Amino acid sequence: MPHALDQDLPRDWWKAAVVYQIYPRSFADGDGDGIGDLRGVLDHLDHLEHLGVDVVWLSPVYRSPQDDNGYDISDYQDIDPVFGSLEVLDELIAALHDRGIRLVMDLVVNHTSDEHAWFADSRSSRTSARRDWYWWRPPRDGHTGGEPGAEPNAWRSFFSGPAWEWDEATGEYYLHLFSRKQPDLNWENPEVREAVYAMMRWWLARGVDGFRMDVINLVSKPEDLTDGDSFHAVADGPRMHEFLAEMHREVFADHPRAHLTVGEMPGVDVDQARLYTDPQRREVDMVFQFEHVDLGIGAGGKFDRTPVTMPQLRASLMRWQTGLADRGWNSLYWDNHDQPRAVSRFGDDDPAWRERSAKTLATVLHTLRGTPYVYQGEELGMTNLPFAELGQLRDIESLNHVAEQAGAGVGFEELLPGLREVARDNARTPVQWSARPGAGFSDAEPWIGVNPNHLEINAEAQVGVAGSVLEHYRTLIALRHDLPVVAHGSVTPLAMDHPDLWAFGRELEGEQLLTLACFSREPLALPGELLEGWAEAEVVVSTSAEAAAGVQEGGVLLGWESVVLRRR
Ligand code: TEU
Repeated sequence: MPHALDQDLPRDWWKAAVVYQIYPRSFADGDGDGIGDLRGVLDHLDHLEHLGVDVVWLSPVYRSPQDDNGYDISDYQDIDPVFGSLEVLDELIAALHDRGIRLVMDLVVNHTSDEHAWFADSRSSRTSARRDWYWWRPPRDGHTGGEPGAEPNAWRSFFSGPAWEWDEATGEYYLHLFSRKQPDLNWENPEVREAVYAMMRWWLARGVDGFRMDVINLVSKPEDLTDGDSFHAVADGPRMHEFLAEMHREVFADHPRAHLTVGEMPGVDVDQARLYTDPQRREVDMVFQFEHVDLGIGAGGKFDRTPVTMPQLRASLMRWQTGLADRGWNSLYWDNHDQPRAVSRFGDDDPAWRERSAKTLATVLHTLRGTPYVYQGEELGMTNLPFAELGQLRDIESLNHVAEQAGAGVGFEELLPGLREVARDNARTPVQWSARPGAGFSDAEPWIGVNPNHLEINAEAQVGVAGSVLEHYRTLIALRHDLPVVAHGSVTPLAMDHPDLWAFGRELEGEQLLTLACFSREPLALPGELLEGWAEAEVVVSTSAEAAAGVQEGGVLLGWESVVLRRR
């Protein structure tokens, strides 16, 4: 793998790269206020280098009222004091580059904060020069503004309630697909697009290496604001490809340095993703799709859960593998700051099985075709926190859900199972660096509770320890750098009818890999035909020596173990 900062990198260098996501608020507290910050990131670069990651995706650190923990931006070109300053960010960019690691910033341009100067101008009057930078509409005909049912259409916010907020001063509603403090920008207005592109160019000139683009497939709204389910009415709107191609031309096309563009696209399907990530179309390099993490959403919405089987999960990811095999590129992820912890959701976080299942999840994800993302703490096998009280939750999505349900007579205790399973707060407990009080995250009272299991699950207990989750991730990341078949090989799904075995082949120029993963506590007998011709193969990855022996000597895969074989 060429060094991440080598100037003569191929345009698609990111195909052999691994991205580490930092949600700074929960990563490490460098100034003793109980909130993670940029200094805390700088203090832990050895951890990233030890892992071997190529890129850091940094969740927002811009000026923000923190209504949605920074995804509500009030100044795109300054750093919020809670996280540090532009000078500290410059120091981080340089320090990462010195270690051969690139920095991708989170670009949140579907909406701003309602405290952004642009919105303050827009809301100041109906004749403001920036009125049309946002979506303003009068009350529905025959209704009085501010009264229930007077909203311009029936769209709902992702964070509960209507997607429209009444502004008494100017007698109109403004659109917010997320919180009322996150008004949607009007991308139909070329002034808005140009302001966004100028800001992006400013960041590239500052040394940033690309962007993860927050809900970018929501920026093209149907001009008539079609009624119905807001999400599906908005996602992948009529001008999406036009806007992304324009952004590429205006920001990236002539940029001398290689960069990375990732489009977060809730609801995108394989066919749309093939277009968005087709390199010939110059739109984005890859997308974050939601099909596998949206499995299990019941009729009542995200917190109404239905069980998800491994075959369902496998079918979803392998559909994306085959769908983008010949055109486009996959992002590969199990969790992030919006999703519960992978080992609790897709693995088995019982203490007897947690490590093995965390390593096996990693084996599958990191030997598939695509760019893998490691979410902070995933490399340690961090788990969900068994929330018990409302006071432990911090996320606006969770809190608004509880409030909305309370209004419908549904109490917290009834909501607790769904919150424990998928509340975003699960991913936002502090990274567990050590067994010390505060888990080495902060010496102050942290903004959100530390998981008590940091006594057993922490970085200090795993660095350099053979067989640890951390060292397994390190082995897999190195494999992607060392064996071109991992990044560039074809994928052949295998045993797709097996209830507990996730198996697939990889091939590139005669070199072959076979990934075998058991998603059950019970050992499984590998189908004989699967191992034909693999008797002399080399074991390149294994979750344990017993797992390797089991496969090679007895054709048995032990509970929650995984093995990767290699042959030419
Ligand atoms: O998330 C977009 C998004 O779709 C998520 O809100 C997701 O649907 C939800 O969290 C699942 O429960 C992006 C950011 O990643 C998220 O943190 C922000 O809250 C959101 O956009 C608004 O900026």
